[in-house]
Amino acid sequence: MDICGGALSKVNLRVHVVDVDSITTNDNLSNFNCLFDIPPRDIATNAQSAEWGPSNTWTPTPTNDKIRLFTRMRVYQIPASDCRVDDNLSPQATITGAGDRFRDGTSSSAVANLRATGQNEFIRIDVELVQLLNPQGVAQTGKPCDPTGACDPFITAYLDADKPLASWPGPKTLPEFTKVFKASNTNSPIINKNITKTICGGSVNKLNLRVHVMDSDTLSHNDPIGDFACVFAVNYRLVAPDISSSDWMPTQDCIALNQKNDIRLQYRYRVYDIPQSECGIQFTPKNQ
Ligand SMILES: [Ca+2]
Ligand SMILES: [Ca+2]
Repeated sequence: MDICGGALSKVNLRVHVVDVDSITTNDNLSNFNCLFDIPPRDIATNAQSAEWGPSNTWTPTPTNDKIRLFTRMRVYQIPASDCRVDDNLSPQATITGAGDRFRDGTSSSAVANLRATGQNEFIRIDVELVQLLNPQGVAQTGKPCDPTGACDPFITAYLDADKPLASWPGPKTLPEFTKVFKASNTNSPIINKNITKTICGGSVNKLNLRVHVMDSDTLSHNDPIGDFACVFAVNYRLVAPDISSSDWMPTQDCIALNQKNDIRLQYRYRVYDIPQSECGIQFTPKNQ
């Protein structure tokens, strides 16, 4: 038994002994209450130096003269690191990169574990489309976008927190996607457009920025260039206290869906706290 930051003077090792029978029902043999006092002076400094105490003899409850149980005990100090409640929630398990900022100005595991629940959050998530990489100027078929000249990429997107893992296109139809970017005669445009989601007193786990890229054509139908899923999980331990101190996460590739080409789409995101007033919960004057 580990005691992590608490006090303890008595312990009862409650023992239940049964005779196991495979054919008939088991017979209860006896129950024991093995009560120990823990004198502070008997606590060893570590497991190596901890000696077992003398053997104690216990009679069952209710009393039975024929059955005895023998126990012994040792008590020793443990390092605080043995007291981590859940290794899966330790910051070291998921936080990478020097210079990451934590809200509350700390990286202590206690605070981090509280944040990890992500309940009742007032946060904003900015997802930035960084660049489309289509050096060969091809459409979804793998053939050139246009007979002459480069592609004319037209990008629509939907930041999906409702069914982020659902198959393409997810809960919205393509015409419901938001227009994000348009360029003419450019195969690999730098996009630098943000799509934002604000969480007002709720929670969010995974997000999927669903992106639909078309080659726009004036004389004929538009050609699809590619569909992308930019999926990530919000890490509440990396939420910045405000937008000015928030760092962008490293740029990553979105997942290309159903494409006969090697076109890439890059994105990055950042997450930061917002005042509750930005959720319309309380009135604050403008230009403050
Ligand atoms: Ca075309
Ligand atoms: Ca075109």
